Amino acid sequence: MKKVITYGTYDLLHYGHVNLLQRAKELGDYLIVALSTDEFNWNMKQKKCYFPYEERKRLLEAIRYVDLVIPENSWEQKISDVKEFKVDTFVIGDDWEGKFDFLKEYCEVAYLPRTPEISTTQIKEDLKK
Ligand code: C2G
Repeated sequence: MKKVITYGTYDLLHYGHVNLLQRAKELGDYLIVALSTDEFNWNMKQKKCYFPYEERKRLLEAIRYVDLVIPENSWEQKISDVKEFKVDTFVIGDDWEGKFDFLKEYCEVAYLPRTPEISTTQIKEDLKK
């Protein structure tokens, strides 16, 4: 079984996220999403989530491409996650291009093109109009 892992906040889930998850799943048979916890988002990414972790987790678990959701609590957990879950491929959007090349020692690393026209920030701004 070829395992794929990806990481993210996935708050205000939108089709750009689903596009990423669909392509990530196409790279293997089993997709793990390490979902940023509320604390990690706030402390490390200065992101205040609209939906709390448990709701974001439930949304992701309802997506057909996702097989397992685990918490992302720190920047440093990726290597241990790859080892613990015997991951073959790490995937993330190309807004992170190059940032996780250190994982190449442990697994394949793929940066996939983002869906350019949509972002949570854009959604929030449009809703204010
Ligand atoms: N994404 C995308 N297209 C968009 C928006 C997001 O392909 N229009 C992708 C991102 O590149 C990322 C995933 O969807 O791979 C989740 O996006 P975010 O929730 O914004 O993730 P981020 O906050 O970048 O967290 O340790 C890594 C971080 O946790 C990544």
